[in-house]
Amino acid sequence: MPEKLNPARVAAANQELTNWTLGQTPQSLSRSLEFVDFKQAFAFMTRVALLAEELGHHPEWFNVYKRVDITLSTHDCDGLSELDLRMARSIDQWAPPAR
Ligand code: H2B
Repeated sequence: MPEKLNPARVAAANQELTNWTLGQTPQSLSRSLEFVDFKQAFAFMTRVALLAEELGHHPEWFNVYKRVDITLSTHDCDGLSELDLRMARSIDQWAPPAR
């Protein structure tokens, strides 16, 4: 079972992950991405989906055309865990440059 991050760890993660917005009840991290087109957006989603399966940890997300809105949270601990940070860092690496 993933462990819930303590408040200091959440604060550090919030400082580190500058592209993400911290949400509450339950704690979560959200980020909205815009790609060049649907094909790029879906290719990105495929990469994230494969990592999610590998980690056994799945994003809440919404896609329309070239936009992908992502929320990360761990249902098993009703908040944030290291798995959410792991996902957020990979997503940042695969995100398109700001446009
Ligand atoms: N994804 C997310 N975001 N939170 C979870 O608590 C979670 C998950 N639990 N994916 C996983 C699946 C768990 O149900 C399985 C058994 O690993």
